[in-house]
Amino acid sequence: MALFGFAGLFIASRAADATFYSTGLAFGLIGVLTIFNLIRIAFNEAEGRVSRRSQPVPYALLAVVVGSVLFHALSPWWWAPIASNWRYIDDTINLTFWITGVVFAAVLAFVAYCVFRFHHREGRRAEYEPESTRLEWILALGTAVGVAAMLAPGLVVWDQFITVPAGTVEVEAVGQQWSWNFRLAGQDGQLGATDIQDVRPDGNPLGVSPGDPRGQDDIVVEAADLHLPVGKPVNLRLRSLDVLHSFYVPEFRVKMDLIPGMVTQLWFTPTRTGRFQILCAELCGVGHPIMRGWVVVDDERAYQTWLGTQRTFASLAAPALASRAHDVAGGEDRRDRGAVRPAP
Ligand SMILES: [Cu+2]
Repeated sequence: MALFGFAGLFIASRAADATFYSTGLAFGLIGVLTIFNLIRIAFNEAEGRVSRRSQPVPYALLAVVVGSVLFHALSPWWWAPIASNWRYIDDTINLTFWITGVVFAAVLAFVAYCVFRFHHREGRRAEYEPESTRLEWILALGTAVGVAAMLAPGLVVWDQFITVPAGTVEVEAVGQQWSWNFRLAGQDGQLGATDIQDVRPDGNPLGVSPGDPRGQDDIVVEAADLHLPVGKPVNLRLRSLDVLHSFYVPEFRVKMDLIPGMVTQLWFTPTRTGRFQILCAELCGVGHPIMRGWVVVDDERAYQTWLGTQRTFASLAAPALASRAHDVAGGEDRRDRGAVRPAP
């Protein structure tokens, strides 16, 4: 019956039109109602009331196990195909699925066996046995081994996650309510210093320090797609201009919070070309659901073409500097804290 219900849900999830969708849902509902009825009959029996059927509960429990395993195997709601080096994350999740899945099936099968074997019979009496040292040892050791097996891979994977390999390209991602901005190193291969005090809506949206010569050739990508070359390890340095955000690309399997006042980081190697959506994974205000961006992974030629169309910090800041200088010459308040400090 559970199988029947799960098959209905599966059909509904794959349905292309309303007929299949409602038929599938109806199948699911019939499955649930029938199981409910079987359980009701079992309770009636347990209370000594007359019933036509006998012993349906163990079969219902076993059907839940089989249905769950099939639903897991056939489910269309699975992760997107991976596009980075972080296969370990998938392995860790799979291992957890296996361990918890086996325990789930074993516990339900045990309950089904007990209901079947020890059901009510006239004259049979239950024994009360509150302590069993042997059983407690088995359960404690079994649980400890299972939990350790689920946690141990995390130690290895986390070590790799926080150890940035040599030769990684540094790219900056900056979150802001509610968009994603990026900065890439220019010809000098270095990102210039930043200061939140230097943020200006005109000419310096990311707060690049105008006095740092390393920052002049930095490429500033404001609220547009980030392009990355395929196969090259990238270290994303993450900054927030306002509140907590979190950088998450499901296909890369990695996620890291952006914390105002500090720089966090996240490294990965894109393994295939394509367009991958960035989600903000930390509730950051009313615009949180629309805080999306895109990472486009290009082959080397397409990447160089894109790079050629981007603007440097110096060229972005120049018009704002010029207009500021004009205003100052025109007698505006010289102590105006909004003035952009000119580069030396
Ligand atoms: Cu956000």
